[in-house]
Order: sequence, then C-alpha cells, then structure tokens
Amino acid sequence: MTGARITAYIGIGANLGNARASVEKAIQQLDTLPATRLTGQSCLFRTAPIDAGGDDYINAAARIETRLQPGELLQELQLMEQAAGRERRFVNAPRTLDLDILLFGSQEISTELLTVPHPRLTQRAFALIPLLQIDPLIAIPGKGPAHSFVTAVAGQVICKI
Ligand code: PH2
Ligand code: MG
Ligand code: MG
Repeated sequence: MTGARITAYIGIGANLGNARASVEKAIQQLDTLPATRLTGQSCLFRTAPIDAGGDDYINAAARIETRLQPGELLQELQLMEQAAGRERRFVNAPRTLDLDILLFGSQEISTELLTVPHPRLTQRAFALIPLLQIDPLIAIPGKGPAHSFVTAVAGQVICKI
C-alpha cells in the first residue's frame, strides 16, 4: 500500500434496489478506502441497459487518488459491492452496485482478473460520458482522447438526473 500516488477513475452503476442511493453512497465511500481520496465526481445519469436486462441504470463516475496497487483497489471495490448486497446470478444480471476501474493512471493492465482501461469504455455512453464530465480532456491509454469516441456512442440513451 506504499506505491506512488495514482489518479484513477471508477465507473459506478446500479439497477436494483435504491440504485440512486447506492451510487451516491458508493461515491462517498471511495473517499474512505485505505490510502485513497475522492478528488472528483460526475453527475448521476439514468441510462438504458446495454447488453443487459432489468430496470434503467443509475450511472456515474468518480476520480480518486490512490496509493493502492490496481489489484488492491479491485479487491476494495469488490468488498464494497458485496457490502451493498451484490449477487452474481448470471452475466450482466441486474445489480445493487457495480464498481469498475475505468482508468488507472496511464497504465494498461491485462491480467486474468483485471483489464484496464476498461475494455468497453469507448463503446458505452454510460461510462464514457460521466468520465468526460469529470475531465473533458482525458486520454484513454492506448486509444486516444476520450472525447473522440463520443460520436460512436451517440445513439445510446443517457439522461442527466
Ligand atoms: N453495466 C453492465 C451492462 N450494461 N448498462 C447500463 N446502462 N449501465 C451499466 O452500468 C451497465 C449496463 C455491465 O457491467
Ligand atoms: Mg460494469
Ligand atoms: Mg463490474
């Protein structure tokens, strides 16, 4: 837990239970993780499910500064998901809380457990648009400026709430 200080971005989503409250609480909880502080957050968005069923999602993104390693951060996020009652009944099942590492500094990570930048970040308005709201000039390592992918997701329903 003594690594360099890294700026990371977390995608947050929920479409089961009180999704709005879960997302709001999760953003604040990021500030309480070990060696981590919350440095930015997007609005909340209502979004239509993509490749998934169930109710509309509430989505947001948060920026943190952390000295955790990527694997340690992933573990902390999974503990938060579990504490929020997350069940994994089937792929993309409706969920009380989903926390995804979108970006971890300028690192490109590909392990069995973790792929960063998030592999679908450039294809999903519910992740890309909240990220751009925090940092409009952010670049996606290995892919280029995040804003250059906005036209590709323009057909997806996403509504600021
Ligand atoms: N997450 C998924 C699958 N589909 N659709 C929306 N709108 N928002 C999400 O967060 C989401 C999704 C898998 O994690
Ligand atoms: Mg996800
Ligand atoms: Mg996830």
